[in-house]
Amino acid sequence: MKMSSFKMPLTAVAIAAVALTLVACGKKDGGVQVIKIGHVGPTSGAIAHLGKDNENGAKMAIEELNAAGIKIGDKPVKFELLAEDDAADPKQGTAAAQKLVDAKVNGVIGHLNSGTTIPASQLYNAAGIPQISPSATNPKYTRQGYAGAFRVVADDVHLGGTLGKYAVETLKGKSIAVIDDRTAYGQGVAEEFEKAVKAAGGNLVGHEFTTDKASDFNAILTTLKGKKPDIIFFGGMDAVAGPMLKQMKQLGINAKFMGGDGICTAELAKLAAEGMSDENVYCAEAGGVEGEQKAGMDKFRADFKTKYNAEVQVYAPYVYDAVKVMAQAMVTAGSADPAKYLPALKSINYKGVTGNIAFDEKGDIKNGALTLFTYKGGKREQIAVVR
Ligand code: ABU
Repeated sequence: MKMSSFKMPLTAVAIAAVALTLVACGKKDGGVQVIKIGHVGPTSGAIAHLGKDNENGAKMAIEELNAAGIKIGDKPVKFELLAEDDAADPKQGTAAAQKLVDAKVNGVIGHLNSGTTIPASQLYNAAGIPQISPSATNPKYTRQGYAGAFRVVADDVHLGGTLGKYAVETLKGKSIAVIDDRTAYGQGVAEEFEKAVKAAGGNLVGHEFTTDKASDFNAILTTLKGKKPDIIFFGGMDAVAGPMLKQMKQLGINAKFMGGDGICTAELAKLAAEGMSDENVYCAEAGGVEGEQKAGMDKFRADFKTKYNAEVQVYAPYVYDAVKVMAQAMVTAGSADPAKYLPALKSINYKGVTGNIAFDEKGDIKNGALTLFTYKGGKREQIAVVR
């Protein structure tokens, strides 16, 4: 049959028109509204293990929301996850963001990296789409004046500041060196670390630079070895920190190794292998729970392991909470329309597995915590939760 000779009966035309209207309004399945939640993280490339960790946190939350039969404005809804890969690359990050904007998502959880989150936030802001980053810690993200930009973790001022003070006052570092990977995160957290070391009266003996793609650190480590550091701080991610630790050992550098949340992962021990020994690595996650809240986090970790046959790397619980926080704001507002639920998101007070979530006027978590860790027997071991 030629297309030109095809005639649809009038009733079929009417049904098709209604179906198209419902899809355009985010509705299908007999009036069940579909709510599209975007998620973006690097599910390919060197830190794909962290991107997948985040994405699995989002999937878990979405599945639970759908199983709970959530209603918004007294109407049944179905949450749908639109998961995108940005490979931790700023250009791919904005391409992924544009895809989600074009898909008219109701909200976005992501991105994982500061270097992708910040440029992507401009697109979400222009489209009026609320965004919660579960892990981007560069302060700039929430300091651009965007009404819809939120994060559920502490920022690099808090992270680098606490680690710098800890290096001087607790680890008693006398000669401290720094390396950063020149990313928005690595550079930012290293600068905050240095400020705090200086403020605590510590002695900085050198600062070298690498990239988030590098694998050979012999030149910069040899330069730093000549300065006899007792602590080396690295601003960057675990995929670079692991080989760096191995090469430190090969060069006979016995300094303690410190870093922020980007290295504070379950995977670091595997990536560093013989480069890691008990209590020679210190790092901090940009969140933390204490006391009675610990049980919720422990249950999440156990459920996650059962479901995905994998340990939480670092930020899956924060992604999980971020999805639930966004859904709660929609329920409170009685609408998944971004303009309608944004006020409810701004004033949210949610008890999650990562602790209490409420936002300050910038969109940063109020009373954010940090958890300091070291590694023993190849496993992260908590030292303390710091506020
Ligand atoms: N916060 C560490 C990893 C993500 C980022 O901020 O780039």
